[in-house]
Amino acid sequence: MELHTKNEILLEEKEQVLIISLNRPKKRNACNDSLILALEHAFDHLASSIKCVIIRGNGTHFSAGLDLSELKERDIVQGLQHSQMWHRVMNKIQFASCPVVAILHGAVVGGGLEIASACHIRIAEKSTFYALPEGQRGIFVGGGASVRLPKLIGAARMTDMMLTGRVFNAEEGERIGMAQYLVEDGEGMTKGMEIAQKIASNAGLTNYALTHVLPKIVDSNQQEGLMLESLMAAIAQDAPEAKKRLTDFLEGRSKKVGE
Ligand code: 1HE
Repeated sequence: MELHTKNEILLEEKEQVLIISLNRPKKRNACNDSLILALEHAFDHLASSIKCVIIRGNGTHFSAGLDLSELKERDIVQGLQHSQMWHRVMNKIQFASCPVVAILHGAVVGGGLEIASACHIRIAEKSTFYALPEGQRGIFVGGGASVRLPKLIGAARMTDMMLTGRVFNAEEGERIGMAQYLVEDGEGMTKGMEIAQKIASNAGLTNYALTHVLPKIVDSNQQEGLMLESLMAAIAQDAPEAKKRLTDFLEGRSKKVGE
């Protein structure tokens, strides 16, 4: 696989943050297989110095989703394998070695929304709009949306989006849970770096617990979930980093809430 030679994604490292830019602006960052595999390569080779990843899109849109020109005649098994390739890569985003922030603008549709929903924090600029045109194209989501999106916005809203082609704008998206932050156009990157720096300053174990353990707790039944939480809490509080941070607070050396 020839990676980076086609520049489907661009990588930039800045203050412990890896910024990944989807880079097919003329095709509205439509995701061909090569782009998805380039994302996988980037997440497979994250340096241990990277404490947060940002994913954004070059050009006027975050991503127009699956590159429909590649949706050629596939048989059922090839269709399964293609979807599972997306699942594998989206899992690498969700379960990366550090948290991942998506900065959204313009179209966040289909597979673009699937990439965004695999990230841990979504920051939407006001130009953002969300849609699942799969319903209108006669296909179904295949990149993990049916698992991840209902956890953000609920199954009823996802069903509505696919049955009716409903498009949510940025304000509506923030209200229903698509994005945690809404910012003015052009301000996504500033907000993204601010959030990324906060994430980078956390204890690694806290970030790990949130990105790797919390999703398993959410998928567990109540008794298993509570036990997983207790185990994680006990491990976290025993870590030297936690003891140092607690002592710093008790001795007045760390910030109060909100400072
Ligand atoms: C594309 C794609 C694409 C644009 N695949 N080529 N996704 C969709 O159904 C969304 C389809 N795209 C659109 O609705 C619009 O392009 C947008 C609303 C996103 C942007 O509109 P606009 O006016 O800025 O751009 P455009 O003129 O429509 O597109 C510019 C070019 O990008 C044009 O090609 P050109 O050669 O004529 O310049 C478009 O054909 C091309 N382009 N979107 C291929 N998606 C894991 S399963 C996930 C399943 C899905 O994601 S299904 C949803 C697919």
